[in-house]
Amino acid sequence: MNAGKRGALIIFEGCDRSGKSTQSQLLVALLNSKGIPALPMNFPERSSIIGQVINSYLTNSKDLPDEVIHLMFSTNRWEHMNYIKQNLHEGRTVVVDRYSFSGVAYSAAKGLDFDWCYAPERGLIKPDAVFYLRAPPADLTNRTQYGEERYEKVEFQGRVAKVFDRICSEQGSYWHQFDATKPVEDLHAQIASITEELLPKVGTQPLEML
Ligand code: DGP
Ligand code: NA
Ligand code: NA
Repeated sequence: MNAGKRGALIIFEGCDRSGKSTQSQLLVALLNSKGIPALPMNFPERSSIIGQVINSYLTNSKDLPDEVIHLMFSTNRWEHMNYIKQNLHEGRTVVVDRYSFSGVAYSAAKGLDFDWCYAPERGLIKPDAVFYLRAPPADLTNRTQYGEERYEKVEFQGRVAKVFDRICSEQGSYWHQFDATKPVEDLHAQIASITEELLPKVGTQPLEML
């Protein structure tokens, strides 16, 4: 079906409650229904030892200096790189809910230096596409469960959104921006059509690094 061809690394980014989890699940289900091997992941991946520390931090049961938690989020991505690489080389498309850009956006929103935040992300696998679900944070606060974790405050999310906007404008054509306030099915249709165009193209392209 996909012999000798690698899968694509597809990332969803955006503020909390922007619909990333819903859209990434819909995309994986669609690809699998068409016989295209695809698997879901999300960062932070909370089951590893580092992931458990991150979970304690996010649920406010643990405090850590901003720089320390930043590097732990990055380490959490690094510890899963071989797994991602192997899956891509075996022809599976990996659909990830958050990646390096969340790392930069959430830490830079606290006031850490943008370039310092990006540095530990260098060398991670560069995504083939980033789907950025963009919405004014005030529109997201009434979605379910908003407000339970550390970062889920509208003022902070506004600063996160500004950093995502900057990254989107700097990273260029592999970023695709969507209006996250649109109906789920409309967004899914747009995302599906970009993905279906992308997959045949990446199959023979070497992996790049951030
Ligand atoms: P999620 O499981 O996608 O809801 O993410 C949990 C929270 O962690 C969410 O508020 C975004 C934040 N987050 C995700 N990745 C990073 C990261 O690399 N650095 C920081 N500081 N925050 C992150
Ligand atoms: Na969240
Ligand atoms: Na999520």
